Amino acid sequence: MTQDANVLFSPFRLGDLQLRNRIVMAPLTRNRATKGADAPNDLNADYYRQRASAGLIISEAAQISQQGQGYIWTPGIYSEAQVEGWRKVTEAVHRQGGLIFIQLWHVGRVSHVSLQPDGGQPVAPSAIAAKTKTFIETGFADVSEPRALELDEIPGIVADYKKAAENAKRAGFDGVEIHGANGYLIDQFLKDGSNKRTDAYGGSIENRIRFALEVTDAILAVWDRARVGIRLSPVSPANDAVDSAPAKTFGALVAALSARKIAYIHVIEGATGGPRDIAPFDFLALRKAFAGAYIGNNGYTRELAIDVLNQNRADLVAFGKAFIANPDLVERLRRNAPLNEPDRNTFYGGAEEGYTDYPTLEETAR
Ligand code: 8OZ
Repeated sequence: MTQDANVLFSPFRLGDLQLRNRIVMAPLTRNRATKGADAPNDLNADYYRQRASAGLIISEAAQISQQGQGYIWTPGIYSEAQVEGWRKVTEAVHRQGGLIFIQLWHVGRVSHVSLQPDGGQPVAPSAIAAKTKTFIETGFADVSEPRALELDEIPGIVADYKKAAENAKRAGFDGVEIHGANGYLIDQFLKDGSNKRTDAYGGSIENRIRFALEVTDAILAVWDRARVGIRLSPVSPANDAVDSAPAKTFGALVAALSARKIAYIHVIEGATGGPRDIAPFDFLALRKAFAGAYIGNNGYTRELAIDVLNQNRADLVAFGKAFIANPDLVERLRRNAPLNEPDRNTFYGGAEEGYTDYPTLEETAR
């Protein structure tokens, strides 16, 4: 098939923003916030600055509250120190002419008592432990047994999202991405494997999508709809997420999001970081059901990205691991140059090594 590679480097209008190219830096958990404060720091700002040639950066997931934290040393967006830290990041990216959204995160049941306020239980739609691990100060650990949220606790979590959205604005972000994927709190409400509630937030699809829509509406009270997106993973089993009818659940959710005219849906096609064909799912139908932009993600190569953009199956393509190892990924894709290989041992935690020391093409040539 003859393909026009230029499409990948063509500008794109996302809401009122002009993106320089179709290449999105996917949200990537790196666990290098300042210990104790969980606030971004100069090293984090340098990492994002290096990658600012992306058409759009989605920040690593940032917890909206301490209750929303599930792993050690991830950055928050609820304290003043965190807002100050993120401002360093957004300023560094903007100085390079880049754009950056923050990903707002509540992990729900994917957490550990050692990370929770007063060592309490993590919260979830239902008191069902996920068969998954997290990492804490001492290394990998099973997640802790969660407790089911009381009905009257839910408005407080929605309010935490709203506060985080306000903080994101003060920190200088260009927009926000709601983390609705990968088995975290919103996905736990969406999918019937983790949501066994019998109140207004469980049971029917209408009830299971309620929490996601309430969070969206709270954020839309703070941000223009052109600056709000959401990440979804309809068929990913990440963190023990299971739904018995994902086409129906996510069809209904995306229709409701489309009516709200938010900027984009960012869809993990297949198993997060794994096979794209884990389960049959019509991602093109999801794209067609949504009025805004569609960001495709998961295991994209240069070739697949060009193919999908040329076929108009996506507007933008998000790259994850390739951005960890290649600060100048856009330039490498432009030249069809070889990519640095990411080192898994330095994905989570640590300092400069495996974070800000991956060389650009230019640095390698020298
Ligand atoms: C890897 C490790 C920890 C968290 C996700 C936020 O999967 C994550 C995550 C990924 O969305």
